Amino acid sequence: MQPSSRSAPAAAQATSAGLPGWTLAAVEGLFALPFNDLLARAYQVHAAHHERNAVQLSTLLSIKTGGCPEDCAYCPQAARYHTGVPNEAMLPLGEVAAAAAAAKAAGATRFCMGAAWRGPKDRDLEPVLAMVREVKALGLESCATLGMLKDGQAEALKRAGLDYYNHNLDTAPEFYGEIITTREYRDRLETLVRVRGAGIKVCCGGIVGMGESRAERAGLIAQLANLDPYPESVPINNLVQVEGTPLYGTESIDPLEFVRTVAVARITMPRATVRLSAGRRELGDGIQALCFFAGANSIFYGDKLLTTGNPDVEADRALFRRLGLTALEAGDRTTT
Ligand code: SAM
Ligand code: DTB
Ligand code: SF4
Repeated sequence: MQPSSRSAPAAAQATSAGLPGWTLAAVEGLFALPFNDLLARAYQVHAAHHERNAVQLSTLLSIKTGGCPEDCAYCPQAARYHTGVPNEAMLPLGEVAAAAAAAKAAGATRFCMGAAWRGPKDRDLEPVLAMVREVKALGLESCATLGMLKDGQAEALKRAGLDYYNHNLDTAPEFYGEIITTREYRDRLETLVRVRGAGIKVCCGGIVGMGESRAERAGLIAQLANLDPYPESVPINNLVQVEGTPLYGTESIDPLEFVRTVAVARITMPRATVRLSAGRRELGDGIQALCFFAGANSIFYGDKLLTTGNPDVEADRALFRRLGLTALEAGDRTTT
């Protein structure tokens, strides 16, 4: 039986005695709340910490597409799966600068560059550092997602002006082995420590709809919320199913469960920017609207993610108008 709303606050208490963080049971308690109670609570947290109707816009660019040696079961860029994504060379600096300028002109405040690497070789990092400098020179926030980082690489990115590094935990430790075998959960945590240690803001989230259980979704959120400090930016991706990947054909998640995941992320990480990330096209406007009510305050903006589609800019503008949402402008901050 679901807990009644009267017993809900107790079930959803943040901590067990003496523990600084969220216990798995407490996070599961949030997931088990009646939907409306969960969303009302998430909205309260959202309104207490953020401008209520402002959404941050990040634009993605794949600076090195395809040919990745890793085996992430969701990913169209893994060389071992036949997805039709070609193995391309790194984009030239001029092309990246032009894409960043176009993103800024369209209203994005952050530009995120992704590479299909296990991690950058030192010789790969040099051109990325130049791209970061170009993005910063345009007055945009910069973000990169390049895989695992080695000694000194996070510091070099910081010196180039990188604001955020995206490196996702993807799922709960218990489910992780079903999705990726070529790197360990602890490798991911180690890269996050390097990023934090270099003074770069952490963008870290995961994917929902990969066949994980609700307990495993709670496990992912508990992991994220217990990072000390928790990430500044938390992307919640809805699996984009790409033909040729092992996860193609996975039973789709109930979209309301996706909304719940956003709400639980908001409650457990009150000051974070929670991004309604990949898979928005599949969710539709109604579910996206619920996600914004549940505390999502960022999206990927622009017609393409890395290799797959995203709602086009006009569709997002129309959705924002219908919902009375505005795009966060450069220099705007959360209220706390
Ligand atoms: N290669 C680097 C890495 O894995 O860290 C950076 C790029 S990788 C594409 C960044 C993230 O994109 C992954 O960790 C995953 O969370 C997300 N992602 C990749 N394919 C996806 C898909 N089909 N649906 C949803 N999210 C996806
Ligand atoms: C994140 O959490 N989601 C983005 C970004 N970080 C790099 C990537 C989504 C990729 C979706 C599949 C694709 O377009 O290749
Ligand atoms: Fe490679 Fe990143 Fe895709 Fe994994 S998610 S296969 S590491 S590009």
